[in-house]
Amino acid sequence: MLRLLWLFAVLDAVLLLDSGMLFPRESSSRELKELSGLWVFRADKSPNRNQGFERAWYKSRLAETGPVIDMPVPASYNDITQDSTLRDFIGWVWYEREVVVPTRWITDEGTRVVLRVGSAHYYSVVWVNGEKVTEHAGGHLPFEAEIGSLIRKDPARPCRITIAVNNTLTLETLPPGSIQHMNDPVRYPEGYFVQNIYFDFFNYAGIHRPVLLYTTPKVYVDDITVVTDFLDNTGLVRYQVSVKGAATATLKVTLMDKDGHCVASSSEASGLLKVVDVKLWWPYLMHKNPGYLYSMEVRLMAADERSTYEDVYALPVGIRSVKVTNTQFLINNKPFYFHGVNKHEDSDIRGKGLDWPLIVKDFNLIKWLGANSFRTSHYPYAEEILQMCDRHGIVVIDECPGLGVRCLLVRRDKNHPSVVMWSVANEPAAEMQPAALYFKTLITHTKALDPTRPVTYITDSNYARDKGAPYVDVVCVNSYFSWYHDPGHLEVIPIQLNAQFENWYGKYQKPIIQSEYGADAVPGLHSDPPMMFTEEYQNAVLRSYHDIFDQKRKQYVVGELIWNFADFMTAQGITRVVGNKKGIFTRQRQPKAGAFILKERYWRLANETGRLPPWTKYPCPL
Ligand code: GCB
Repeated sequence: MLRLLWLFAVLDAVLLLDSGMLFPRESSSRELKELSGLWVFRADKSPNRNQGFERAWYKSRLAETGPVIDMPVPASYNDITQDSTLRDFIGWVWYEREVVVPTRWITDEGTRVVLRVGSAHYYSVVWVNGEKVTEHAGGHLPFEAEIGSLIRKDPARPCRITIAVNNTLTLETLPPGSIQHMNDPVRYPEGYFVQNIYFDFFNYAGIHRPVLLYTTPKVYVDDITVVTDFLDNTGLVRYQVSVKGAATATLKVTLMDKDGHCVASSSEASGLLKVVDVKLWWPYLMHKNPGYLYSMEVRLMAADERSTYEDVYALPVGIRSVKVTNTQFLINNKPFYFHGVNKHEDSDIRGKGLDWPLIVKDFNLIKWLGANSFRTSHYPYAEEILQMCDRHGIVVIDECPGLGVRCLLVRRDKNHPSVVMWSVANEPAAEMQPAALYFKTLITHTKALDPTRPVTYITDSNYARDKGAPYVDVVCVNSYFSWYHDPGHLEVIPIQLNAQFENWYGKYQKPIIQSEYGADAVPGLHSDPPMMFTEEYQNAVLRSYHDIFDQKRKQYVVGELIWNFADFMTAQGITRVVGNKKGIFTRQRQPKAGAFILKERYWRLANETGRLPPWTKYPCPL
């Protein structure tokens, strides 16, 4: 009973999050039109970067107001051409695409037509046929606008979508940056300025995730929230459906198993579904059938004086629980050990653009490695990636770059079973009292938004500086011993890493995840005895860390995430050799020597910690 009351209480909290951010899905009542492909493009290189607005480039075809080039969407624009001024461009760029919309969408007044941008970095303004429909700040989350009435104004003409995107980062943006004007005429040309950034990845920009048009009926399912748990072998799915467009509607909620058999149903907008003989959602390598997903079909019927409306939306649902004790991270009441990676959305040519071949390759590599988890360092990743995690049982620590984005992130990702913890920031300057208060607020608010998941933020190894740690559920620590500290001195790792863990645990008595560790290795660079930047040095760092992890994971260390899965691009600088080389895979996803060390370890850990019955132990793949 208590468990049920808790489930109801937390659902109410999750619902406080404003309405609807359902991922667009096709159904018998919803159509999609993907606008991926070639768009028309121009960077506004005028001195004040404002010519596009001054001359209203959105009012006519972009090609009529100046030269244009082809630009693929989704992709960052930076690495698409040979022009270094576009790679390093700061300011507004303009995208345009004309679309022919099906007549049915226009003639049927009972249909909503929605334009959705999966993400565009950083600030976007969107026009349809020259009229502004929305603007959005933030590079990693979706935004949308209803455009039905606009395209109905002039049904004969194609729908012209113009999106202006500005990548300028300031102290108010997430991630932050600042523009520095270089006013010394002896050293810099007139009007010269640079973008300073305070993070270690390239500030890729452009339309990074798919743009699409989708329809719903005028009365539609706006949002669904599910919170799951289980008691013995009964699954508990507390749900809430919110409807928009009508005061009343009839609902039919059906939970179906993988074979399409109905396992529970209801006709209420909110309620509790009980699933007998539940098949729980388990992480990869923790169970022989990981990532089991039910499908919750919500069918809505409504009518007004003009028409009747039917809307259908199917949400994948994984039934699992997450809890944290002083020493353990529990999934479905079983201890879970994170043996995983940190990633970036980053690759050659595409930059941060969503790319299916890359996504599938990365999942294959994650599985080959025997990794069971990753952290979305340092921003929310594409929803398509989280859906893959749900299906493959890859556990996610979902990270947002700070305060404002947090609500939206929780709203977007609340229903993913793979997301087991929120990380509200990476390495914040938490040593000062105001910062401590800020982090207390940040963490307690996140818990209020979603009491079903633990909350953390990522700190560095200097525990004495940290004032926010009392409020987190799990301590996540980054450290780079024998790299940034005592460079070249591999022998200090055991003593320093041991002290790191003992200090943090001694002070807070909370489970600890080593959320980053590693060393740069330029692929193909060798030296024995090991020297920094060689593959041998990266191996030696990994091995030393692993020895201590093996001692502490028997006590309170609940995970280890290598920095990084793959090499990635950064700003140019004297410590970066064409990007950050701490990947265990190259940027082209080929293994360095360190990948094989990790692979052997992760498969061993999977067999030791994955709770598999002995007869299903996994051999480490070749
Ligand atoms: C960190 C940061 C990460 C950097 C990494 C490094 O602590 O969280 O963004 O890339 O160190 O390699 O310096």
